[in-house]
Amino acid sequence: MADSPAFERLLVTAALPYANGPIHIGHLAGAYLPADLFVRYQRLKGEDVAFICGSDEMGVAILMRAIREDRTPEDIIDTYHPQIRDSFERLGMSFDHYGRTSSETHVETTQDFFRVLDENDGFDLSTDEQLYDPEAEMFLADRFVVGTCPVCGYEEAYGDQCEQCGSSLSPTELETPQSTLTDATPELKETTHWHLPLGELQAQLEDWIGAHPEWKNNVLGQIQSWFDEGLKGRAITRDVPWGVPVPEDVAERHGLEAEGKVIYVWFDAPIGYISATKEWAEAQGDPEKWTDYWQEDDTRLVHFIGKDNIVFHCLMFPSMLMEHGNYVLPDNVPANEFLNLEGEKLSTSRGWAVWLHEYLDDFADERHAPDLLRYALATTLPETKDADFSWDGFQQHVNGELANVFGNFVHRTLTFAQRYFDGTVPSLQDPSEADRAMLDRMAEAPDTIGTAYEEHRTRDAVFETMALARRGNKYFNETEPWHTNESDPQACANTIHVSLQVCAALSILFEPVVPSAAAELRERLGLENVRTSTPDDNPADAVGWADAGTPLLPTGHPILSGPDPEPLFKKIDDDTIEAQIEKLRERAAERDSDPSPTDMDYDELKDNISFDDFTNLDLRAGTVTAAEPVPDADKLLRLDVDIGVEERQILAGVAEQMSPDEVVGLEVVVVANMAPKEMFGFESEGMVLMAEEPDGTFVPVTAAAENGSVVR
Ligand code: B3M
Ligand code: ZN
Repeated sequence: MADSPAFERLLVTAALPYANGPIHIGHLAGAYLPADLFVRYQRLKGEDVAFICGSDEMGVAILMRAIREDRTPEDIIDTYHPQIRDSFERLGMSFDHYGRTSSETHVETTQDFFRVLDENDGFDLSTDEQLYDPEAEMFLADRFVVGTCPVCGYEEAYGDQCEQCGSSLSPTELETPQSTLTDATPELKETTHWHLPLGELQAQLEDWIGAHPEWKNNVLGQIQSWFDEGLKGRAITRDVPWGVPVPEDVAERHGLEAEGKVIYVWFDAPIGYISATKEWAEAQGDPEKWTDYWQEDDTRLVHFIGKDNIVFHCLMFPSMLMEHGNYVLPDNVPANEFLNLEGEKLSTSRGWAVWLHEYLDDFADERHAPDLLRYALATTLPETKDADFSWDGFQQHVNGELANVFGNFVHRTLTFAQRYFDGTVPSLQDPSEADRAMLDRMAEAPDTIGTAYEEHRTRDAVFETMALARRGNKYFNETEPWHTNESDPQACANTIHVSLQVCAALSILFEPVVPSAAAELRERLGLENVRTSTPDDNPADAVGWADAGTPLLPTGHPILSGPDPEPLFKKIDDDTIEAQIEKLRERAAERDSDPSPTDMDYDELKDNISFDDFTNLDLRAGTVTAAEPVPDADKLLRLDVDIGVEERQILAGVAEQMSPDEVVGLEVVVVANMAPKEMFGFESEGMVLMAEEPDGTFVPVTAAAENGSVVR
């Protein structure tokens, strides 16, 4: 196994998601899934782990959503915090504690931390000119202002960070800044803030990072580029009405008013890891326990994040911890790159995303639905560069790997054990070369897979796990138990004995990625006393990760009897996949056409066409004679339209605005020579013309003419 420095306990954090919207697969692939797999693996190994997460509920991202929706920030966080927490739980995220940064403990912990740094002279206090929106009468901090990034030229960089290159910024560094509240061009106005002197800490940070050559290249590369540019001090207080208040006593020390000043969200949010650990310790009935995890040198602290959070976790938070003293520094920050969707950048505003809660609802009837997404994403993690999730790829991973390889191997092994060996583990006698080679391969697996997890090559770890199942299938094929059953019963017994041991190994080694299926497999094998990968307690003699390399099922051990077992995984059919793709496209099209307040009210006029282009269109008057909903397609109605010469079946995207009753009888204009298109199992033979109003309302274009009349 990889050499890791001696440590007694692990503290693992996953980035605190903003409680201003639901979780999507990009979040999962960036931070949450790799964190959960790592933690479950460590727990199976028997390590002492605290896995901490929670909602990020302070700061401008929340306030902005509240302003946009004309709601209070409290209302926003109270909506999304429980939603995020619950969908994480349904996916099987095995946090020891999921907190929230609006908690009293957090406010107190943040203010104490701030106070200590202030007393240690850890801040610079300075009065500068800051961007101010005269219309909104507010200082433009963070996401309240966008402009061009001075580092990479990205035009929509925020006031505190460019999401393109990851650099941290100050609003005044933006070129052509613009208020996102009112579109106003900001004015400059004086204000006083506390600053973290990152420049002064650069040498210390360089020494510390220099001692971690094992970190991921994408992380080290970014950090180096910021070191090369030279770190600058950053304001860590704000004049905005939502955040952890600057403590009054600290302001007084400097003869200032605390009123109206809050602590910057990227100062308080990482402290959220500490406050959530405190809450966890308290819930365990051991309130001081958090100090073991944060303040003892033999703790290994690992932060799982997405790449846009690197600057904060590798420079800013460590600076805060260094200045405070008395805290461990992260041992690793395995940040992932971004996940794209169907070849395009994920975009929450465009609706180009797969939302976790929707996936869990849509796939609720599939066996082990959370596992399917966990597995498909784990094989597609953007570990070294951006990666792409596609629904076809999802289907291939589920059908071609989980069902055809893992599920199939388990199924044939269990079926043989039941049919030919009375549902017990047959004996292994005089094992052949092939039997021994298979057992040897199994013996190596915990190490190979474990090393990949340790080194944050999560995709490799999952790939290696599936490789063991693949090897099991190959072994099964080559030893041909369906023949030896007749010709050489002991050889058949040996195959099934060895295959059952491999199944048992897989039921442990697959636990981090597909915990629900792994548990079902252990139950069928009657494999008890395996360590859990969740925060639950374990019996002292429980078997764990390393034991998975040894045969765990004694000869004669009964496995779950009954009729032929149901396959562990069911294949996902094409319709299910198509429905997801369609949903994505429909939603994106809807958003793209939805005029936002800053868009113009009219679509731009298109380029001229020739008269011939126009006469190529065959437009006919027709009458809708029947209409009905299309199963699985929320927006579509299936229409029968009489166009005089014949009757046409046409699918129209109006179901959300018109009921079938309202549509029947309409005298419409039909594009009659549109190439037929298959949608949701129906062929659409034309198009019904509609005018789309700026708010998205459809108004049918009617022609009270005889059916079949040409419209020209
Ligand atoms: N909420 C940013 C994000 O979701 C932020 C992470 C905080 S981790 C301390 O990208
Ligand atoms: Zn940039």
